[in-house]
Amino acid sequence: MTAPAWQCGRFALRLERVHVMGVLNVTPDSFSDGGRYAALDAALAQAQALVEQGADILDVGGESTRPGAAPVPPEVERERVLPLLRELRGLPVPVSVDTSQPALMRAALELGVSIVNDVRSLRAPGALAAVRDSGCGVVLMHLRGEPATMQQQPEYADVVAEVRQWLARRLEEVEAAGVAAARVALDPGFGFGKTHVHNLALLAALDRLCPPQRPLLVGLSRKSSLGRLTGRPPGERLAASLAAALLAADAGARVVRVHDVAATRDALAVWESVRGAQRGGQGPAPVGVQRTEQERA
Ligand code: HH2
Repeated sequence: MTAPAWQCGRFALRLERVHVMGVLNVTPDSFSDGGRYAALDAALAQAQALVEQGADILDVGGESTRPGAAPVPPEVERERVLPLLRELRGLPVPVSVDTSQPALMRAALELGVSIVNDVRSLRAPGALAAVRDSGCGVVLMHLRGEPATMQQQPEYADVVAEVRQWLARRLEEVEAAGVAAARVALDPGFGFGKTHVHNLALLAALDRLCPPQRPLLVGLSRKSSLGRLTGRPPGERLAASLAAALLAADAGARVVRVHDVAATRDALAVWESVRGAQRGGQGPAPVGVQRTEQERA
């Protein structure tokens, strides 16, 4: 059984439905939206647009982790992200910061960010301490290697078993370090040190990847595996991304990280109405109506 909520600071995200995490990259070089929202006013407008489209969470990132990406100096990442986070205080949905940098985690939490989404799973020295006492939600993601080199012949004997075991162990370690399990979501890390074959194996086994009671987060939006399957560049992968989001939802994912929030909402509205009815209850409330999370005082 799934736990009733993912605790993210002053928000508690109820887990009987699928949450849409809207991606907002304030980078010059992200693989699908690099450069579009690097200016503060463009980023703010996109943040508002994503919330109006029904994003349950806004995920702000200042470092591209696409394959081959060189690390960004920490101060540059902070200069990209913090001015926007300052403007986003008071947003009605939880804001997430996509970073591995402890100093940025601390500064972002001081600005009221509710979630730390770390593709390196809080393994940088000081990262666990940065989040421990804040009560924020955290995303732990499986990543083999480092973005600069992770796609150079990644190998697994059994990718599904290895990712599942790794996530379970990392959850235990983080819990032992003082972060309550109720604050944690887990992510298999599509495209992070995985070949196309590995990605497809993980997608086929999503329902077996996550330790019970923790929400699974899936980020497949516009990714290269979808390009490989369709022959399309990142900007033309909407249909494939929607198919991936529905597959993820059907396999039990509780958060989908996407660039195209409005379209994903529509796809999930159809999926939820049918799956909710099949479950024999009233079905989930119409998407968009039940969007705001219960906010704790
Ligand atoms: N994927 C990307 C970045 N952050 N975080 C989680 N938890 N899961 C993911 O799959 C994930 C992530 C890469 O996508 P994007 O942010 O669009 O591109 P870039 O890294 O080039 O900025």
